[in-house]
Amino acid sequence: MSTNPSTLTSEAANSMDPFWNDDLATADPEIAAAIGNELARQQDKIELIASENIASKAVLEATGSVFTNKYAEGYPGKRYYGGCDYADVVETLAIDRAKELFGCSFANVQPNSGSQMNQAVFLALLQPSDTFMGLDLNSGGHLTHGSPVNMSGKWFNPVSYGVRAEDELIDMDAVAATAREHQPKLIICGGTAYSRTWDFSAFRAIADEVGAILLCDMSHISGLVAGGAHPSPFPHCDIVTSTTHKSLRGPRSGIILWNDEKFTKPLNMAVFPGLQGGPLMHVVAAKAVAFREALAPDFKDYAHRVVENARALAASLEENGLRIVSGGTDNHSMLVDLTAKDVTGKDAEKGLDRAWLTCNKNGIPFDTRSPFVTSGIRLGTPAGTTRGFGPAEFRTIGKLIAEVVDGLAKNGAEGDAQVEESVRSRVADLCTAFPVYPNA
Ligand code: DSN
Repeated sequence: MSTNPSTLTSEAANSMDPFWNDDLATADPEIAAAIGNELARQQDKIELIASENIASKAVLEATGSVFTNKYAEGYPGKRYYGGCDYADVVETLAIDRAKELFGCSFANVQPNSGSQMNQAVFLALLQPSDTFMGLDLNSGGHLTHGSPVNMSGKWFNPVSYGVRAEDELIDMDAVAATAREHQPKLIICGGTAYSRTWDFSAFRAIADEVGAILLCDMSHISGLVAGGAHPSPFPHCDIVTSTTHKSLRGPRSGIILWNDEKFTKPLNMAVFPGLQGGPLMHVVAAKAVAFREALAPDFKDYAHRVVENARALAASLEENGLRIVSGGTDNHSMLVDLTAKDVTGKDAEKGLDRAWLTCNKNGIPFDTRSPFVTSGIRLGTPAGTTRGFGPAEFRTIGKLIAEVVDGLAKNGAEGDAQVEESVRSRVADLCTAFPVYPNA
């Protein structure tokens, strides 16, 4: 039978059109191969980057959904485009679930990323040159909390607080003294490489004393907060921001949460139209899915296992001769100080990668090496816990990390090839026993 497209009805022609029918492997074999290789990398290596996780298939499906096609500038019920009925459904569900999950009155689920959620708070509440306070990058803070190379540090006046030299914990007396001296309009608590419990009520007292707004960027710990494995920043903090892809295990994105209605208009206006145009509705849908998952009872169990596993990993590293900054962890993450081994974070990251253990080099408090070299590595347990590792597996992982680091201490940057090969084979055994996306 002839299938000359020109003789077919438009409906039949569409059914023949590769645009509608080709799967990714056919339409774009190079990208399909890269995605396949990335899946294999995630399966075959142990992910120890503290800010990464393994999202569910449901989250991935929503992220890859037809909401990719939709413009929905505005907010539910008040859009600048037609056809937003179902966009309203998913955004309203995302907002309601975020509020329920974190126990607050208002949520904006449109920020595209962690940087944008924090920029929105700055745009809503500060004027250029205003003074704000955040944790120093060298003590575990984040770029968007006042780094001189970030907009937060270029357009505003950041003053920072840090950790004490003697115990590497945040010194709340120093935080109070800095706040009294500089009278910041905004104080930020939260960071990316601080492994101890945040004392939100102590920050509240300091913010009240100097009349500052208190923002918590809980990006790293929001899954633990959702699961009750870290105290909540509410009711102490005025505004709480979080990425959704770290311990919370959702799509890559951000959210802003608050309780006082006076922040509603400035924050919503700052996100749209202040900073962003059309929200990524496919990602908003995926956030709603992730919040539903985090509201389920087994997420509490997950969050507590993340912390238990981090404690097991830290203990194992210490038993095997590696120093943990501040002597341990209360959350999902830890910094390992490699100074005594005379191994740089850069070499450790590369050596561990050769042994199929993925992590990132990270400055330690008072580090004398550059951020491209560093004296430490940062490790986290959210992704490994998702694939099913428990304390026994994390104790083994601690031993494997120490073996690789000892090889680097002995042989320099190239490490000990035999040790790395042996570690690779034990990593492979663990990864085979605990697959990611088992039915993919
Ligand atoms: N990149 C995130 C982290 O790794 O902590 C912060 O932006």
